[in-house]
Amino acid sequence: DLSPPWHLASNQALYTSGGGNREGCRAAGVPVAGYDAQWRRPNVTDKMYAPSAQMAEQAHADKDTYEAMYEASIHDPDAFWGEHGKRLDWIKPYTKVKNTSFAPGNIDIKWFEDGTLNVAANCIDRHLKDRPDQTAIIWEPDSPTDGSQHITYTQLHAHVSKFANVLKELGVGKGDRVVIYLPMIPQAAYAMLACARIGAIHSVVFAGFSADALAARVNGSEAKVVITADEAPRGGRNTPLKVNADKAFEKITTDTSMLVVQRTGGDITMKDGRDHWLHELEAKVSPDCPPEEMNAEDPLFILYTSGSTGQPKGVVHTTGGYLVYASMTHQYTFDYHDGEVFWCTADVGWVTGHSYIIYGPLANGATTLMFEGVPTYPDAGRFWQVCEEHKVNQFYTAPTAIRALMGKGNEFVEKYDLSALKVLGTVGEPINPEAWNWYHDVVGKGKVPIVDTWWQTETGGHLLTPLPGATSTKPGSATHPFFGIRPVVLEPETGIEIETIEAEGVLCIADSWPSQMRTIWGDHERFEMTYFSQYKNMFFSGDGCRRDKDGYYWITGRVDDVINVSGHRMGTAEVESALVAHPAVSEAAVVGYPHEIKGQGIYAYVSLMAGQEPTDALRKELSDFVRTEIGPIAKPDLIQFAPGLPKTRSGKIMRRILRKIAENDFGALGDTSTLAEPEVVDDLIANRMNR
Ligand code: 6R9
Repeated sequence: DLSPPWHLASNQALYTSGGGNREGCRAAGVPVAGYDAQWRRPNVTDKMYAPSAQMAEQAHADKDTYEAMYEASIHDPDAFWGEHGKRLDWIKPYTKVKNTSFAPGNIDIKWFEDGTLNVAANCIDRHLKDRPDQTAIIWEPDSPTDGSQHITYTQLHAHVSKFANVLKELGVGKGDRVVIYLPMIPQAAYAMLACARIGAIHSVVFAGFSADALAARVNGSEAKVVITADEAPRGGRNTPLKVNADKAFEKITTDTSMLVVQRTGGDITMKDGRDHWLHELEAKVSPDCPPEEMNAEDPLFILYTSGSTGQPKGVVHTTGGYLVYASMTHQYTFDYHDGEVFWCTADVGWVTGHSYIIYGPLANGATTLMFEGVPTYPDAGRFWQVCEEHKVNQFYTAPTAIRALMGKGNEFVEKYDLSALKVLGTVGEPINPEAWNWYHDVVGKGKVPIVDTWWQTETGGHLLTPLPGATSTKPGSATHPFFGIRPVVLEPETGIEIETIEAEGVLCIADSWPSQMRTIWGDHERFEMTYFSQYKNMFFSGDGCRRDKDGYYWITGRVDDVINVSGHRMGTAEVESALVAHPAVSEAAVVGYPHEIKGQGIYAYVSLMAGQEPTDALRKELSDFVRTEIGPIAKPDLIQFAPGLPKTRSGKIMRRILRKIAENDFGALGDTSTLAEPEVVDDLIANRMNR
């Protein structure tokens, strides 16, 4: 039962799926649950950009190669991945490739299950023979005047081995969890790779998260060690990371110690017996640390991400399949060749940083750039100055950064020599055609292909993406599936697959791929509930999508209660639970609304406890409260005090209406007749905050 790969018109006969005529079920005009992505403007997007002959010529894959490989990957996944799994060094080679089940009650995903390997050995040791003195990591600090560092593969090996021995010294062994709460410094990479080396499972927590969020993740994963730094410089200001971590430890209930990296030398207090300086322990340990032999299905990391409930989910990725897919996508999507300099501007606190700063590039023996700062410090030319200085060949960033920089004027870009750029990438949210065009015309001078990569924490690597030498792009479309990926579009209500080329509905993936998440840490049932219960026998992405007449995929945004603020994924329920934790609040409902720079802003409707005055001071207090509970990225942009929220008679909040009002589009509220108190809507409209 293979679904047609719509983008391979010539192959359609191969995959006739025998579903009969389902014209009557077409989703055209059926609204996707959730909001309509604000950037969908069908007419702007018909322009196509074909790869240049020169690009196609030198690329790992041109159009014919892509099509042949794609077809092979779908036709016989075992043969395809059995072959491409060999891109890694295995200690014990696998004899089995794919063993996966999406069957209800038996969600079980295994790849290369009898093979053994070590991720750090693949990312470091195996390169020592051919490229010992090549730069593995270029580290660019927050301030351009502090000077960058070039860390060779030999040096990386030494740093990671010592770091690994420090972790062992602190009692960390195979299977133990380590939480990493660090700024974008080389030690973040060393820490991740050191865990991988000794078989410990890391869980990186974004340094922008609050003490409470950190505590929840440490408790959730029962981590033995938290690795942090004294302070985190960003945009010329220092965040007191160690102080945050100290606060988190007031709520940490597990037996956990702290390892502290000295970044700024700022004043901090160390707690005897609990806290250790990295540099002090490193001075004592051996420089040798043989890599642990790991099974392909041993967990490599946990990464917490937002879902539609108040509790973030611990997404689990394993060793073999994850690394095969991360390295292969890094090579093909960015058309990475030996000797090139690759820069992904993400933070290692997000999956993008895991797969495309650390694991993918280093597995490929690449030179990867790690940037501590922000796009606008000291000014809006910082990205382009770094691109010039390090002759960056592939540059990968988020639409929100592009939109922010676009507003600052072209002179910041034009000042710098960007002639080394070969591929530009985007990730994290839909990119609006205006931003795409600016990226293409001003940054890429109309000559550099753009890869708009759609994927998720759950998917480990790119699922929909152009390949620079193979795919004609359309601004705003993530185009076509990567090798081995079988996207399907379903009618949201019925779950019936829409088999016409043009389709609009929810995006699911019909079969497994090597870097698919394996489970939710400690809760396999929730894994099945979240991803496999709404639509049977497939992985539900949570995104809506449209497939156009040419078989191109366009992501239209989340269809669940997840919003995307500056490319950061945020559960509206998380913000709501933070708000209702404040004593003045009785009830809260949070939705996203279109925001020019952030993509989506956070709009909170708040009902107050009796006797509470709805003042501006309280508004600010609530905002700050959310900031301390979760972190700055979760701070509501707009708070509306609402005496009542629109609810159905069964007490369910009608978010559809709240979204419309937040979008300042209340002309079309749809059916409000099922509301318990229809008059609350008039009050909400009259006092709306987004005008
Ligand atoms: C890698 C990452 C995943 C959600 C995803 C979708 C949105 C990511 C996108 C995109 C449109 C793209 N998203 N890439 N939407 N076009 N190229 O961002 O992971 O933080 O888990 O977010 O981000 O809505 O479902 P994650």
